[in-house]
Amino acid sequence: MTIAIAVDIGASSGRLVAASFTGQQLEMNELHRFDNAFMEKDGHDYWDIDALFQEILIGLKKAKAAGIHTCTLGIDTWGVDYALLDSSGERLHDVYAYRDDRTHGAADRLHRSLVSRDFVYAKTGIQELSFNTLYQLYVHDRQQLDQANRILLVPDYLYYGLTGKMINEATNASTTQLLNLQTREFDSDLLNALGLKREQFAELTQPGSRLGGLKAELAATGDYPECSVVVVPTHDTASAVVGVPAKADRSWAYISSGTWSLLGAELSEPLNGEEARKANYTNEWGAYGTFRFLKNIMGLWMIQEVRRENGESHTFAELAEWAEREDAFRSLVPCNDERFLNPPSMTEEIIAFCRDSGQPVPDTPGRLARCIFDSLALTYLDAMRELERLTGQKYEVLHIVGGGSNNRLLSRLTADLLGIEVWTGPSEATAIGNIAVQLIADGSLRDIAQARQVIADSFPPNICRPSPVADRHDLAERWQRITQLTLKET
Ligand code: ADP
Ligand code: LRH
Repeated sequence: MTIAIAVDIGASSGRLVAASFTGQQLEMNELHRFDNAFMEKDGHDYWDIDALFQEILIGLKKAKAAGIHTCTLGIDTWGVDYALLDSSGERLHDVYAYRDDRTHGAADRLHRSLVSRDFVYAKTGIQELSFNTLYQLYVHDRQQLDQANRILLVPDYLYYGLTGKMINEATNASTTQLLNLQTREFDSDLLNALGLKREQFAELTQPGSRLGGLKAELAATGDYPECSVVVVPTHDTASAVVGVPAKADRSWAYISSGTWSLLGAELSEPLNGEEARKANYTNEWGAYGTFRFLKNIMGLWMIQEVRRENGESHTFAELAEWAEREDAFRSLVPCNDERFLNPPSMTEEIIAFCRDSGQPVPDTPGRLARCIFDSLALTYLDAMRELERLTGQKYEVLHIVGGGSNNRLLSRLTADLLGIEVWTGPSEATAIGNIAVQLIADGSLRDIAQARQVIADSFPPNICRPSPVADRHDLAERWQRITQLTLKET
C-alpha cells in the first residue's frame, strides 16, 4: 500500500501527516505538529525558515521510526513569500513575512510610477493585496535582487532543500501577481517593470510532476524514508480546495478557514473583468487547470492575535465556547480594514474601533471573540453576495474547511446569515488535498472528482442548517454603517 506524506505549513502551525489509501478510504495519521509564527528582527518581520526546514526533517525521522520505509511526499505552505538564492544556491536574506510593513504604500507607488492597476489585473487576474510578491519584490533591496540567480517561493525553497531541484510551482507562483493568464507564463512587462529577468525564476511546474528522491546527503543518513517527491499544489489554499468534499450535483462555494478566510468558488475560466477587479476578487491558479475565484478575508488571524496577547491562556475551543454565551452582534468591526493586518495590538485595535464608532467595548476574551466571529460572518455574507453577482451563480452549499471549521459558532452564524447549508470539515483539508494530488500522480486515484468522493467518504462533513436571524434589517443597517467606516481594504 502506498503511503503519502503531506508537509503542510500554515502561518500558525505546520504538520506532517501520513495517509494510506485502502482503495475506498483514506486513513490519516499525524506524524508531527509544530507552531509557526513570524518574528521581529531589526524592525522587520521574518519567518524562521531554517527552523521550519528542520521541523520537516524531524517529521520525516518520526515517519521512519513509525515504520514508514517508502513514501511519496508533497509540500504546501502559505503563499506570496519568497527566498532569493545566489549562483551557488545560497539564500541571500532572511525570508520576510508578508505582514511586514515594508510594503506599506508600495502598491500605490508602483501603480503610479510603473504599471497601472487595470493593466496588472487584466494580465494576472490577481487581487491587490498589499503584500503580493509583486509589491514585495518592488521594495526589496536592489543589490540582492540583481545578485539573485533564483527566486523561489517558500515551498519551492523547501523542495529545493529536500531534493536539490529548483522549480516554481504554478499554483503558488500565481500568488506572485506576475503570471500572465493568457500566456500562462511569467509576464515579461511585469518582470521588466521590476527589473527582473525570466531566468531568475525556475521552470513553472504543474502539480502532479515528480522531483525524484531526497538529495544524496539526506538519503545517505538513513534517517528518513525513501521518498518519491511529488509536486503538489504548493499554495496551501490550492491544496485546501482540492480537499473540499464537494458533491458534483450541487453548486458549491467554499471558505478555506485558517489564519485567513479564503471565500470563493472553483472556476474553469478566470473572471478578470472590471467588476471583478473593483470587488477585488482574485483568480489564483488551481490544480488541474482550475481557478480559485476568491477573496481574502482577514480570518482567524484576529482571534489568534487576541489569544496570543492574552498569554495563550485559553484554547480556541474555549474562546469559541465563551463567545457562544455572549449577546449576538453587540459590537462589530470591519475585518478587512488594513488596520487589522498587523496592528501593534489586535485587542487594542478592536477596542479602539468599537469605542470610536460608539459601540459597546468588548471587554472580556469572550466578548472580543464574539465581536470577531460576528464580524467575520457578516463579512462572509457580503463576500458571498459579491461572488454570486460576479459569477452569476446561486450556491446551494458553502463548504468550510481548515482549522476554522472546528468553530461551530462561526459556522452556525454563517449558515444563518447566508440562509444556506454550511458543510464543515475536514479541518485538515489542506493536507488531504496535498495527499490527494500525490495519489492521483501515482495512479491510486483517477482524478479530482474521485478524490473528492473518497475524501467525503473518509471524512464526512457536518451539516449546519440555517435558522432565521432576528432583526435582520436593523443588523444590515448597522453593518453597512460599520463597513463604511473602513479606511482601506487589504
Ligand atoms: P493555518 O493553516 O492558516 O495556520 P489552520 O487551518 O491550522 O490555520 O487553522 C487554525 C485556526 O483554526 C485557529 O486560528 C483557530 O481559530 C481555529 N481552530 C482550530 N481548532 C479549533 C477549535 N477546536 N475550536 C475553534 N477553533 C479552532
Ligand atoms: C493562506 C494564504 C492565503 C494567502 C496568504 C498569504 O495561508 O496562503 O491564500 O493570501 O496565506
